[in-house]
Amino acid sequence: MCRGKLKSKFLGCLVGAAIGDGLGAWREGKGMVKREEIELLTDRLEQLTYTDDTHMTIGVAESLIESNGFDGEHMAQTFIRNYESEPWRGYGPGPPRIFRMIKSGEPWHSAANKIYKGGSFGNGSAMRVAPTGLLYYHNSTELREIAYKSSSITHSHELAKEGAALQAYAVALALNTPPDEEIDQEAFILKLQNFARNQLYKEKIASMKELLGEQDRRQVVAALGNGIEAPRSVPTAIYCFLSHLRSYKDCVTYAISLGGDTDTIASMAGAISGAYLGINAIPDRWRAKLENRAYIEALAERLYQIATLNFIPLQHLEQED
Ligand code: R7I
Ligand code: MG
Ligand code: MG
Repeated sequence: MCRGKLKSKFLGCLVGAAIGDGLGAWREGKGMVKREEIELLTDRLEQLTYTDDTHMTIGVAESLIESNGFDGEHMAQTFIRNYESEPWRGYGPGPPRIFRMIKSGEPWHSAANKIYKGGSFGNGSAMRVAPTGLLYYHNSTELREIAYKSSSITHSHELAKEGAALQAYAVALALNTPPDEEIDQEAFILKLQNFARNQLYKEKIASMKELLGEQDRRQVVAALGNGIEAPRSVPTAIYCFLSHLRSYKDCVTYAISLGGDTDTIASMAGAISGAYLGINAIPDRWRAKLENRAYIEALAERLYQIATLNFIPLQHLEQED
């Protein structure tokens, strides 16, 4: 793949995630909605203001860039700094409690075990994992390890860690496929199936395959979920992508139409779609409305530089076509 295309996919991923979040935020916690209504809503919005999903994605990107890879203490402190400067972004209940514990001296790798039973299985670590999928897109072993570790700062339950790894892996698979090459849905699902280590996710991935072509959205929600829990949102987001491969707009609109945790499901679906199709597939009128867009794009560019400098032998990258 040429450098220009790969860079466009890094940008598409982070901008695609942020726009999905900003659009979906308007329907979070609500029921299903017709796609036409979402179109009308998106036209009316003057600015796409993002929520905790993007705020924490920015934190992951900042920390990976500043540390030139994963550093748990640094990432935890980055989350805390960002949360304290903008606590109104709609954070889930768990992370702020963990941030307070870490500030009181609890180590970053053990604080998350102290909430819920065995840690949170909310989708808060999967929703922010896209930069990890970008940086480690060449190596699924490393990608899994860093997805697990970055999850465990706030979400140490196996289901949250596995959900984050699966979402990062879906981003990496999308990034690795040139945008003009068709994605074979069943082959993509088989790769997810082989990657997943947890039985519940394996079952959800099997349901994804059965649902391909399903027109009734209630069946999709009944089988995959639209909730705040990682296993009831990560497979749904990947399904939204797989069922709308050629259009970022259709993918994100469909995700929001399912109702429930719409900002998060649309953000995760948008990250995968953007990583496949690239930044130019995202409608200009949506990009123009995104809050803090220049900064999000700058982070994507830095991740691209680090990923390609460190990990790709130059001869593997073709020159511009
Ligand atoms: O996962 P988290 O950061 O929340 C993310 C969500 C996204 O939708 C964002 O857009 C934002 O709105 O919030 O926050 P957590 O508190 O870790 O988990 C979210 C929810 O998952 C909790 O409030 C619980 O309802 C549920 N949950 C659990 N319930 C029972 N037992 C998570 N873990 C458990 C558990 O172990
Ligand atoms: Mg949110
Ligand atoms: Mg949400």
